[in-house]
Amino acid sequence: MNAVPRFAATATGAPTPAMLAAWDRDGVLVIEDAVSHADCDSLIERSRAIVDDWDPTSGAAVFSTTAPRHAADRYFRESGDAIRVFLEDGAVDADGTLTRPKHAAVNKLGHAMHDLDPVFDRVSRRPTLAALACGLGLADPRLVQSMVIWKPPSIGGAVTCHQDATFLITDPPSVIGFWLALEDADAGNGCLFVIPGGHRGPLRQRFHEVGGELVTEALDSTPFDESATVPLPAPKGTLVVLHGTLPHGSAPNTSERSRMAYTLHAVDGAARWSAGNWLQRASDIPFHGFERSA
Ligand SMILES: O=C(O)CCC(=O)C(=O)O
Repeated sequence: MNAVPRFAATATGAPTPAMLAAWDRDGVLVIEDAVSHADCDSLIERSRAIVDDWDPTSGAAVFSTTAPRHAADRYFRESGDAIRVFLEDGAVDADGTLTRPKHAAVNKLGHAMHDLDPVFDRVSRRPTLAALACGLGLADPRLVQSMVIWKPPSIGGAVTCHQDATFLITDPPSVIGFWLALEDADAGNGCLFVIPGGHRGPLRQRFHEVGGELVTEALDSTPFDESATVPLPAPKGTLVVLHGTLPHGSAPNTSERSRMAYTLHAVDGAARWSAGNWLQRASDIPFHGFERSA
């Protein structure tokens, strides 16, 4: 098994030469204690408040990577500049009615918390993250997507092995994923897994709009090397940085513990944002950088 090294956060956030070497080699960086427990707790608290305020009868969609149907839902398609609640497949009956309390049913929140919620905005736009993104090569970072992956106890769904560049398309590919453990994540509650070095392989699929429909287009049939998969346990406050073509995912959460994580995806403004991206923004909510004015 190819172990992934762990790094301590640097004072400025800028990556050290050893981090850059690991990034080039593995396509993933694990940075411990990158975010304080207090900031993790403030994101959890805000997330719970968003779900408290959400009326389940006002609309929702199931989000599942194992049995995907969300691509056909307007609720999903129009969430690129909104904060919406998505549900676990196992938490609704055939009529779409919740079969458990709403906090126990959430799959994720998405997809613009970083622009629409002041607490998410503050934690996302921390100078250390800006320095890290810049050091990893994003010349003009644009924060395009944020999600809280809820992974509730017992029914938190698996996230199938994928590459983020499948879903956030620029030419050339530029997306970087920042995944923050808001709670301890381990093999028991469905931590991330990655295929170190797999970012050097081809992009396998493109999920994008064709003729008004969102479709998954096959680009390359090379299978992911599942035998090279390694789990990435991550104590609360750990930041995992994922190259856009790094294969990764997570196992289901069958434990009695929750496993909340916050992910933020950035692309390079110098690369061309594809008009076919599933994620669309109204013209009055443009993508910003780490500085709101950028
Ligand atoms: O948090 C997880 O379980 C997976 C999240 C993920 O793969 C992503 O944000 O791309």
